[in-house]
Amino acid sequence: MADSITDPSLLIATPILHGYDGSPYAQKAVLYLQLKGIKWAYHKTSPMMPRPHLTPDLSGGYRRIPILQIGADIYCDSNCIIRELEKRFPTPALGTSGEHEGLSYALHLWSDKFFAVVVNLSSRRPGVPDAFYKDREELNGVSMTAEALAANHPRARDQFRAHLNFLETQLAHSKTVWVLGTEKPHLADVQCWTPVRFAAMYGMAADIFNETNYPAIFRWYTQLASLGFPSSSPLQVPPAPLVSGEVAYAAAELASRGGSFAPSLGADLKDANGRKVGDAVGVIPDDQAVLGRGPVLKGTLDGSSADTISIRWKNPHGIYVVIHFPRSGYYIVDAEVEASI
Ligand SMILES: N[C@@H](CCC(=O)N[C@@H](CS)C(=O)NCC(=O)O)C(=O)O
Repeated sequence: MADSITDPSLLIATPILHGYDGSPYAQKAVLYLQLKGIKWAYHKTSPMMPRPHLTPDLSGGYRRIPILQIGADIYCDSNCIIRELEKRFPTPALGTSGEHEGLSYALHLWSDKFFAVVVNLSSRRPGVPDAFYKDREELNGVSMTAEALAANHPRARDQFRAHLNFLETQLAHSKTVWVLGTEKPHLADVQCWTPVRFAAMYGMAADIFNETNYPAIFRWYTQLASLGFPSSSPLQVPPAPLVSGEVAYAAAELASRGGSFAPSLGADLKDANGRKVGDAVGVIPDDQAVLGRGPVLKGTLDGSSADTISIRWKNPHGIYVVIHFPRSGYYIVDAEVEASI
């Protein structure tokens, strides 16, 4: 049983991962943290809304998992999390080794597409409450009845083979067991692992995805598991000190009151739409924008670059946090924000 940390003042500089054990994207962040050897703390939140102290108080309405908190800086999306951790903990470099950096970050687009295919292979699982499926139906605007899920399977099975084949071909020709032929596992391995892990975790389409059909993928997957990430117990993450939602929030409040924020990215002079620090902006995840939904968060632009955008947000308790998003996959729109911000 992992220890708990109850004193928020001990947590101001500690990366706190907000996630839940069954979340494949939280597991992606965990694999990354383990490979880097970073000390982190874990706020185990609910697999569905509501998520008290997190969504309403820290992430400004962004509800996906994982979210990483460091003091009053909140990093949304696994790619933003990894980019920030590479910056703060440069060694061992997992994604910033120069040669493969651009490709490794871009790989998330393929990995997400592959992941969506694996999601479409799933069926209703015994023991998972109806409320969970309702929550996801609302978020994704799709039906999740047993019939609707089963109707996805034939096309998902075709897509699954195509994606597995990309990875098998890459791994079978790699100079090492790792995706890009690196000596050690790389960010590219973390990106590729996420959908594979999800499929393996639930034994999805095992008539297709098995060691006989994909020996290189299985060899690679087993090697990653042997580096300390459990492969056999599907819903378990390695022990990290646990933190309650209240304590994590209190750490953010302490950091914010003390003005302890990460250095701002500053002005992005090449911003494609001429946005400036202080502009009132809203953020919409692109899949939500396609569904016609509005911003999940409105605040003022704190700083940005080609790959990251940071938004200063005053929460309902009057506390400021800075919430960071990757540019890729998130739309930035003009917004009306309270004049006092
Ligand atoms: N692009 C996001 C995707 C994250 C994502 O879809 N996470 C799932 C959990 S694995 C999620 O948040 N589902 C809805 C929820 O848990 O509220 C990332 O890389 O972090």
